[in-house]
Amino acid sequence: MLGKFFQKPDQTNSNRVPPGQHLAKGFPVLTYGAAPQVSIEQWEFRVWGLVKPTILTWSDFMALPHHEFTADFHCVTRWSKLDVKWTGIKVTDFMSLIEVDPKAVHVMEHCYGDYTTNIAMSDFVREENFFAFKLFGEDLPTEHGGPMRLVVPHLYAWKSAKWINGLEFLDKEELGFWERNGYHRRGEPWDEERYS
Ligand SMILES: Nc1nc2c(c(=O)[nH]1)N[C@H]1C(S)=C(S)[C@@H](COP(=O)(O)O)O[C@H]1N2
Ligand SMILES: [Mo]
Repeated sequence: MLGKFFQKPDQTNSNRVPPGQHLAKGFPVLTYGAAPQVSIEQWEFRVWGLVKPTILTWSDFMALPHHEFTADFHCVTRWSKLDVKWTGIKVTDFMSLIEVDPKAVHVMEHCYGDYTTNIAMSDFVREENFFAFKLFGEDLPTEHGGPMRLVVPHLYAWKSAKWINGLEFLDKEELGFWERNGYHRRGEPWDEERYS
């Protein structure tokens, strides 16, 4: 039957889905706790630790170049979504706004609502990572991390902090919320770095 035919897994896409993952229908929301409500007017972003302490505003971010990004999204709870379309600001461009001490080798991502997740500097400062403020052409919905979230496509999505509002630069690795609760410190989906 035709219906069955159209449900056949697409061979082109199946090699884009990491081991142990299946394709999600729609775009699931995964949040620990309640979604914080933050307006663009209130929004601010702090950097501290091994960096010149700075508070950045929404307009500081918006003054950087905007880009469209298409990226696959892999949640450690075993769903993936291919070709998510975002608009955002490259982490590499953002880095030009701040003065990081060369001794910083790890970063803690901080969020409204107190979620944290850790990432190595080498995984953070990559051309394909970005701060996203639009999803499929619409303002990033609150439940997906609006007004602004981080997107780190090459790691499991718990590293893509929603409602991000700060970065702490560190000279050694510290663990974030899920990492302290048993998730892998790095979280590479093709190597199934799920749990520590
Ligand atoms: N602040 C914050 N960021 C977060 C989370 C969270 O609970 N709080 N969940 C993470 C997890 S486990 C996943 S899979 C993705 C889910 O993003 P989505 O809800 O837009 O699908 O956000 C990540 N970022
Ligand atoms: Mo997740």
